[in-house]
Amino acid sequence: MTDQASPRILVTSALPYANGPVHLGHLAGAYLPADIFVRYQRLRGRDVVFICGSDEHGVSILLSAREEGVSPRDIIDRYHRRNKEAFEKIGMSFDNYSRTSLPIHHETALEFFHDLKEQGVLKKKKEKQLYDEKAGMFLPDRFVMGTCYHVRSDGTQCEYTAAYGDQCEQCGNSIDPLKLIDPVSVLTGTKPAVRETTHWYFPLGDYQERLEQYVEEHAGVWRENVLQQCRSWLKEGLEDRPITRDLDWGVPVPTEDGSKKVLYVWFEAVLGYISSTKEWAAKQETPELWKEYWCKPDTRYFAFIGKDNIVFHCLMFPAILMAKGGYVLPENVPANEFLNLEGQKFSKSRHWTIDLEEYLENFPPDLLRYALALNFPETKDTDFYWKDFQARSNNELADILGNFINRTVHFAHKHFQGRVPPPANSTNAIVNSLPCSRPPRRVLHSRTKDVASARGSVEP
Ligand code: B3M
Ligand code: ZN
Repeated sequence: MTDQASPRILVTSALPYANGPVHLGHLAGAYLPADIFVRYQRLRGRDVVFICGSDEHGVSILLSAREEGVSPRDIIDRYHRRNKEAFEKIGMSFDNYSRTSLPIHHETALEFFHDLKEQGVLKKKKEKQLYDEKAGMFLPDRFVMGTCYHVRSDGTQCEYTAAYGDQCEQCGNSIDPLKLIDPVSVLTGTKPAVRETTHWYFPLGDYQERLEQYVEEHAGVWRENVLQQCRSWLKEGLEDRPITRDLDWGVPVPTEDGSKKVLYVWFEAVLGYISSTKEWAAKQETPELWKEYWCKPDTRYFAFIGKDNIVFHCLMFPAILMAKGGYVLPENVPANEFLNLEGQKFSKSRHWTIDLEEYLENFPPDLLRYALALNFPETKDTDFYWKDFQARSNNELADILGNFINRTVHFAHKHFQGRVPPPANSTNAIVNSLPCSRPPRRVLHSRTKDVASARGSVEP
């Protein structure tokens, strides 16, 4: 039964890149917290749709394909299947898990692109870009690395030496590759040259005031880490952002000169939430139903992410939705900090990781869900320690909870012929679930009555 009086709730979890297995750090960031939230809303009888899917474009997919000597298609097919299955096994209750390589997504992303172009929102500009002369190609986003040039709000320099051409994973800021200190091509290790190319730009700066208002409307409600990052970005002043790339992997956009260009992965990946909802609606033969969640102003939209995705979800995505018009904006963007592994960052390349699949081969899902839920990195980075996991599983789940259940079952056998009485009203339900063999004298009367009435209602 759904609660008709409450508005529709839309929940999204960041779309993981389909270029590697999901690990425990991911799970504790954007997935498990969202699943717990969704399960709670469903228990309250609310109308909620929970959306996710694989992010299958962008330079990171190309880099993984290159590393393994296979095609990008091989990479996304493999990891989409594996991640989807691992999410199912750990109990993620998505209503739909889509893929950004599907036609429904390409169509949705291009509809946004063409509409913004026709409205005159997008600008075409000739600009300088980093170019690898040895590889004979431009170096968008993660094809280039260098030292971060951002200054933190306390005046200190970030100076992270492995910042990517699109984002610094240390300070979370987005990167202008031309400003990177000591840039290096990831493809050939050479110092890139600078060449001119033409791209479409989204005028993020035009949305500065509206975004300031949007962010401040949520002050006191959004998490401090989210507000702080948005404010520091807004303080620096928003600028036009290129939303196309010189690549041949992604959502292709038409060009006049025949050059191959695709939409920037972050421009289209966030629209993947919409296309995944469309796919969900189509699967149940109500193809227009997605609009109930995205286009009705009273929908409550919650976008769960990790802290490295804040700027894209709190500024870029809302600005795109504002420009398009007729879409709801996130009411909250709960961004978790990072979960580390025994004191160090999760790292695929350094083999310092626990893949979800690997965990599931050895242990049942609920032990992990419990251990992580008690240690979510909500306000600061936290750590996963195997020792903690062991203690929580043995001491808290097996000993305390197991013992509680054991005693409850014994109690039910002793007093209710081994049958669980149907739930009474909430006060009674609490009393009925108490496993004490002898309640204190002061409340004995009411309890005796509750026990008696519950017992009387048990069917033989
Ligand atoms: N694929 C980035 C990440 O996995 C990214 C999120 C997209 S959400 C639309 O960190
Ligand atoms: Zn940085």
